[in-house]
Amino acid sequence: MMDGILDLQKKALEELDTIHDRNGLETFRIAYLGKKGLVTTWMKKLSALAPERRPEAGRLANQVKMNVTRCYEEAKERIALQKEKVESFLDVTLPGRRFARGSVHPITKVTQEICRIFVKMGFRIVEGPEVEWDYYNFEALNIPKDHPARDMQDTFYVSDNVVLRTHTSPMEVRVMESQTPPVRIIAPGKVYRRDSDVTHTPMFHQVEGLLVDKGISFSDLKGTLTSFVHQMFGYETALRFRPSFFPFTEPSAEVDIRCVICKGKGCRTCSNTGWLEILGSGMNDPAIYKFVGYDPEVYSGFAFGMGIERVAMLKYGIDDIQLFYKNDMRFLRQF
Ligand code: 2U9
Repeated sequence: MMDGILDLQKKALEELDTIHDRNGLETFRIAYLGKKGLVTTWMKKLSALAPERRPEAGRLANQVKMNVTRCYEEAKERIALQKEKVESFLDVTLPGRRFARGSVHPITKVTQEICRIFVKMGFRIVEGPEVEWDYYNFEALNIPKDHPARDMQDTFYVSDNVVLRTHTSPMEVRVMESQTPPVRIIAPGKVYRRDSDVTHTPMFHQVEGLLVDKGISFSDLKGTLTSFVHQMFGYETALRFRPSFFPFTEPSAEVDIRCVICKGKGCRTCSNTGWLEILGSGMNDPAIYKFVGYDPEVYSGFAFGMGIERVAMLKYGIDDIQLFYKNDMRFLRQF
């Protein structure tokens, strides 16, 4: 009987040491000191003892009850103190810290918008290396070494026959090499040219597109690009196709839209012409097909290209290309 109550005391005090919150403490109180608790039940058992053993057992039981109660009170104080300590440095009523939320970069946004329009028309997105063979960047695009067209795009050379791509056209060649028509692709990505002023940066972004199939004519080119311009700049936007030259297309045309600033009256942005150049395009030169093994008697197609920064500047009325690369949150937050 005596050993039993001492074991109970030992168990109770060990358990108290493991309690660190108010709920645990209350469970302990009910389990040991409550009306039906283990200690209380022990006290009640005393009446069943022989009268001569009761005084000693009673004293011991009382002592145990007092010890357990004292340790319980101490634990209560310890836990209250802990809570006070936490609350003194943690004010749960303060508003939470806001996380700075990023936004999609305008170049990414415009690229996605352009891609979405062409994907809806059945084009597939392709991506590839920015460090490219001279062969894919120039040779296979009808621009041999010493051709004057190489000067049109001042190039970063990595070695004699490796360059930083000056356009995403190499992707079109790579795709044509690896599949037979019909081909309908767009190639977005970074390109590099040795150029730097208010309207040029050494790295900029392009989306180029290529369509090859049987029976493709200039009217397919016109229809596709007209639909693109309308979806991108609004259905009321006037556009015109102006004859031009590219080494990889014949005939070639540049696409102008009515000036988004002056609506055609003439202003600084459009150099008083009322028009803004937005796209280059043309029918694929049969010379290109020779490089990739397509038969120009069977297949024809068209290609186009545009600078994303230029499209973004016109769409959002941005007058300094450098703003895209300065990481100024006041600028970026607006998109
Ligand atoms: C292949 C055949 C033809 C892609 C084309 C342009 C016209 C063009 C420029 C616009 C502004 C590049 O960003 S820019 O400097 N691009 O004018 N690009 S046709 O023609 C191709 C491409 C690949 C095999």
